[in-house]
Amino acid sequence: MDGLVLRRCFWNIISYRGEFRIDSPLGSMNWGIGCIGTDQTGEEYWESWGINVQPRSLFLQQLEDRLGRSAVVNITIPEQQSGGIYDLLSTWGGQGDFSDGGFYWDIPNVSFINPTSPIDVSIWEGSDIQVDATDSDGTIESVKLLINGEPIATDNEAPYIFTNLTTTIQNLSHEIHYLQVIATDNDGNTNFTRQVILGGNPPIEEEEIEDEEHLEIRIFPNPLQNRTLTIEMKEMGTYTVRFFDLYGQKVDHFTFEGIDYQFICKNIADGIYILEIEDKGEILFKSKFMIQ
Ligand SMILES: [Ca+2]
Ligand SMILES: [Ca+2]
Repeated sequence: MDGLVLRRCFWNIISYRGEFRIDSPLGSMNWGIGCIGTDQTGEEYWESWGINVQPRSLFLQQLEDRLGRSAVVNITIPEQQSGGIYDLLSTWGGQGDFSDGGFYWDIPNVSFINPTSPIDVSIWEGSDIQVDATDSDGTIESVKLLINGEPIATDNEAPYIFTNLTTTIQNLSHEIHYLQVIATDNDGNTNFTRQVILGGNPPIEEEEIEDEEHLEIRIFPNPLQNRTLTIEMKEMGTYTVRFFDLYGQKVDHFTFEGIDYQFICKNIADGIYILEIEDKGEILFKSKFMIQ
């Protein structure tokens, strides 16, 4: 080390596995104090091997000795001063923002006042979107509204109300969309909630005319009340029918041959689904479908 004076102090270090080695180069001395490990090696100065010592942080103690207590308070959170920081770090586990762990700064609460259930555009008459956002240890800085991840509007003052969105929502395509709100507090912590929007066509009117050839693929009645679903295809064939829930999870499926088919939906809970009809890998039909 060519005359470099190395004096390193390893203070309250824990090694959970392997060798804990600190060497001292010629003419110098390194220190290992309050260190814990499985295999203690090296020719340095050891003290209190296997037992942590006080103060917990030599750095903070030196800072306090030189500049006073306020210098420590300025750069630490209370848990660093009390020693509770290890529990916080272990709760946090490196996932997300440290402050979002809920152990020092609270994240905001955010929920929809309206709508409180999925919006089904085909029966929704439109209304303002209303959001409740609070922060137990601070203030709400902003509430942002997004549709499918795209920011639509922001409200920075309670009450959080988003108007004039009825047309935008009613014009959403025949798919599942997400209405999302993100609340941000004065510490920059965020929280979000979301609501499903079922976009698209109004339910197809029930018709009882029976033909051997159909002009279009139909499923009816929709919503389904008696659990007997009729499917009409345009032509004879072998078709696979699948039901997906709003999270894209397949909940049921069956295959039929012919031009039409009646299916008893006995294994599916009441709710809103996407019904998909496939023939040889091609999706011929996809529609929102409700069981009541
Ligand atoms: Ca907060
Ligand atoms: Ca407002």
